[in-house]
Amino acid sequence: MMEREIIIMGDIELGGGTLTDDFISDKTLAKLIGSLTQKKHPVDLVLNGDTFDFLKCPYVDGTTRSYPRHITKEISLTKLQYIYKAHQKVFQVLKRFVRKRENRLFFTIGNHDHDLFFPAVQGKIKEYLGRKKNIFFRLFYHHKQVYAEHGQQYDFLNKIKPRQPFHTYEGKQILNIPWLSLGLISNFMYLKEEHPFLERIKPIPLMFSHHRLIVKKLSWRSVKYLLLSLLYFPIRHYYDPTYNFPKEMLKELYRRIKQVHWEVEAIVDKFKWRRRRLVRNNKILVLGHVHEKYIEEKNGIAIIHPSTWRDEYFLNEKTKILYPLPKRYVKIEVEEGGSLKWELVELHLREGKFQFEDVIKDEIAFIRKAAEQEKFKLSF
Ligand SMILES: [Mn+2]
Repeated sequence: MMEREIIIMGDIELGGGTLTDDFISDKTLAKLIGSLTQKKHPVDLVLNGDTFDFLKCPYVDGTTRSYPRHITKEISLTKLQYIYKAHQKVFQVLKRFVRKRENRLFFTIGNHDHDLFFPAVQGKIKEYLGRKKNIFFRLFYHHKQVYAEHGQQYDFLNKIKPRQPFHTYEGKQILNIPWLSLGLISNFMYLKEEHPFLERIKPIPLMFSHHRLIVKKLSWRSVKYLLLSLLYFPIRHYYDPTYNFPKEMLKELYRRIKQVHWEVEAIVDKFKWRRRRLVRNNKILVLGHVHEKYIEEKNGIAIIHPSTWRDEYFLNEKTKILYPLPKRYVKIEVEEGGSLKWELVELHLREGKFQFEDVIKDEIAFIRKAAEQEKFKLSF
């Protein structure tokens, strides 16, 4: 007899339905969650971080669209409303899922949905889903010997401060998001709007090697932003906490320069070292954040990265053809005796491949094409 089923998936990145929203697989996701509502046993659905892409969701005030760095509760709620409107199908099926009292829905907080720290945002999601009791917002999920968290805490550039999720600025509570996230929203979103498709192409180094223009644009912006952050912003915006360059970051950068150590190490290695006791005491550990499939099995312990639900493509080096990447989730059966059985389930959505050379000529046209193929309605 099965006591409970646990479904873990991450990096769904539901956005505002705009050009910078990379999630279009509403139909597939809704079908999957819908099937979970039919089960006879209780189900834990763990949306393992970056479920919402608040970072890349614009904020519209009157007629101006922007990506504000001072993120108040009101801004987060407005963005949540766009996300809700753009992805109603997903919300509706989640609503059906939590209607069954023995089912539980967990949102672990990631670096793209830091906005979930606002109690008002949590409350609004509960209101959209029509339930209060079986919806949880956490930094991690832990049940029996199953553990899941998003994983940004093992990536020094995207690490968040769960104990100080907010700043006070001009008498208002604003989000204390990582320096890199602030850089993204205030410096690189215009580039993302100009090149909305490129970020969907993997592997990134291969994409860069075939697109020198974007490398040039990115490098220049990055160097400028780093220098300004170090030398100018902290003085110019002395009283603004979002311009305070974090000392730990400086230390980490210095350490890396000294050791000529530039590769960002796989977060799984850092996780295994820093959380070794946790790893030892559990059987199945699931991380997200890294949009790549990864499975490691040793001594009866499995560490799994199921990868992302965003629309992403694999670029074939020889043929320059882009293949849509499959979506994955971890399915865990908890038997009555407590034994665990896991499986990484893979869903292939569509055949629709694109030519890289065509895509870079008109990225917006291909954003539309991809959405059409998955029958997702864009709102721009
Ligand atoms: Mn992430």
